[in-house]
Amino acid sequence: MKLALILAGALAVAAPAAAQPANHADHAAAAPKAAAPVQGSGVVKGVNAKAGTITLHHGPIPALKWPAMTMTFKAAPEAVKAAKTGKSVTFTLNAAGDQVLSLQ
Ligand SMILES: [Cu+2]
Repeated sequence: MKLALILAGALAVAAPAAAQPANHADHAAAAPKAAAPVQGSGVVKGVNAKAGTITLHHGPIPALKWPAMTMTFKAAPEAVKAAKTGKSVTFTLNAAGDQVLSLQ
């Protein structure tokens, strides 16, 4: 009985976390490590030149088992330079999927 109450409490605490917007940290925990750089496509939603980041709404990326979503990536300086908000792009991510290496 006591155990059931503890489990119910744990579920109540865990449920709101699952409702949080998806973010890159969630992917990173779930995604297998790809062996090679990964291609994706999407739309630039924002660029932060000072922080060296690009926010992309990307399509599904099967190599990383990612669904389509909007997320912010660290990016190589050339990729930051090439990114313009509102532009449709293709891009290359590093194998871990946590940095944009290039963007066209
Ligand atoms: Cu994503």
